[in-house]
Amino acid sequence: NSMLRWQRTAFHFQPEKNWMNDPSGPLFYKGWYHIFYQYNPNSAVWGNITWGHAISRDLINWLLLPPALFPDQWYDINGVWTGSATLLPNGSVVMLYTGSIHDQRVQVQNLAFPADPSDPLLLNWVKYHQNPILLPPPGIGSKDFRDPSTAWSAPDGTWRIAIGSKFNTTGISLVYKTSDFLSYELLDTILHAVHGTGMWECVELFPVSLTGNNGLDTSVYGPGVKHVLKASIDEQRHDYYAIGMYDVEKGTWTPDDAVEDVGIGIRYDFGKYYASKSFYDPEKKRRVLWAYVGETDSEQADVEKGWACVQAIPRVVSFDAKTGSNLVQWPVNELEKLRTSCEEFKNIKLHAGSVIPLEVAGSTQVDITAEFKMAKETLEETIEADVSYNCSTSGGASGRGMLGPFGLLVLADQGLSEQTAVYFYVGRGADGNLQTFFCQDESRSSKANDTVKRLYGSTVPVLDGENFSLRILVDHSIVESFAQGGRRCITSRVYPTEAIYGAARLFLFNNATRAHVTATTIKIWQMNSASIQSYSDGLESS
Ligand code: DQQ
Repeated sequence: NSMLRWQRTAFHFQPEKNWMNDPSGPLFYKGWYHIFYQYNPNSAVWGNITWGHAISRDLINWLLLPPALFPDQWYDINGVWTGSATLLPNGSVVMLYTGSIHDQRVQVQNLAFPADPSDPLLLNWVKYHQNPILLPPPGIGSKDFRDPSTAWSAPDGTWRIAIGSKFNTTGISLVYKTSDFLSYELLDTILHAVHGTGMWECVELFPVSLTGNNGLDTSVYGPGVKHVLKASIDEQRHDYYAIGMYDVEKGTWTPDDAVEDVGIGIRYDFGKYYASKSFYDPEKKRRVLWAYVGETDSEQADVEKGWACVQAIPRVVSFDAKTGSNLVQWPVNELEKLRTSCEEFKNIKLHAGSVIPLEVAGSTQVDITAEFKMAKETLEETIEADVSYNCSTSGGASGRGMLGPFGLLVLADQGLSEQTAVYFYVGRGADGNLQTFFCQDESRSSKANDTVKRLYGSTVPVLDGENFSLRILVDHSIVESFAQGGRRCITSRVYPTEAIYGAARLFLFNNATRAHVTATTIKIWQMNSASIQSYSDGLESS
């Protein structure tokens, strides 16, 4: 059916068919980016978890390789679950992953190595003959012990890895010490715990530079550096990070701001985005973040489509020195190689209550940047407080305030009966200061009644002298949005029934009752499709 066919993405990574979830073990090795992923080779629903494998020169175009690890041993027979790669100083690769060992899903940690380290494609893998290398320790639930992190080295030359877990309802990260990756010692002190956050999946700890945009290798430690701790909160299905200080001697990490702690503070993405994992890219000296974006349609629709879930566009993550309180995330610049024609609009006045179409060549595969400006007088004159505003509980894009919402409607039909709104809303907080919200409203994204439609968002820092700025990647059924250079991100999966193919349109809107807004610069690039081919096809055609 052509509607389901339209939903398949064109420049996001996905295998040819079937189910995919967490990115696993990303790394750069001998000239190639590698991504492994939780994959069901047999169907479009979760199960039989195997490690899919693909390689790329640019993180955008991919060659799909045969799966790297199958659930074929007693210690991973119920699934080769999520894990991480560590590149040792001598150039060798250590892969740690969780094995689910039987129907009860008891979890253990396992080790695998490349069968031939001289093969840049890392086609074949060997599981360590003495797996499992770690069993759930006393006091930890046997099903609450998973997703080993990339290792980092301590000043004494030994290594540390983090593994997520929980005590009752407190989310925690355990830390193990090892010198050879074969034997491990559980440290007495846990890395961090946050009450009420439940099971922590896919824990990560990595350094960020306070001064430069360059990424740092996972073991960097010392002055000029802070550490980011991230956990995927199972109960919420959201990825939360916090910035803080890691003390390698004490073995603990402490958030800069306890109110913004892991699981209760900032999310990498306020929409659909889960099980993220980053890696250091030595080639471009950056830290790159992967995560998968699930479906929000029905399982039956996924089976009909024959596939489920995509990987978000890899994002460069770095510390935001301007605010000092968040990371910035931005699509890797290789994505821009897919940009073709650009249409540009300048100084469009959006009067309070207006909707203005943007006539462009197409709008189902686009990369959009947009800047908005509000007159200073408008911001100053407004005195009424708007303290209770919250993207998720507001009236969405149709709810009207004095200073918002304003932004774009993507994947909209001509009559606006279907639309996904990406917008700002400016309100006055309890302290009398203005605050800006960045929201995405899926409530009218589709007329289908078997899809989840939510209202997502967060406050976003807008500094003195800054315009309101957006970047939006639209790729059929995914909308990935970045506000203020990536201080906040929101990703949606949407399944329009009418706003598809040539019927999909783009609009600017300003639903404020008072503020006139100027869209100072809007650029819309049509996007080519990425090349995602199986390696065997490559062999046949060559
Ligand atoms: N998915 C994996 C687990 C992980 C979860 C299983 C997170 O290892 O905790 O597919 O999405």
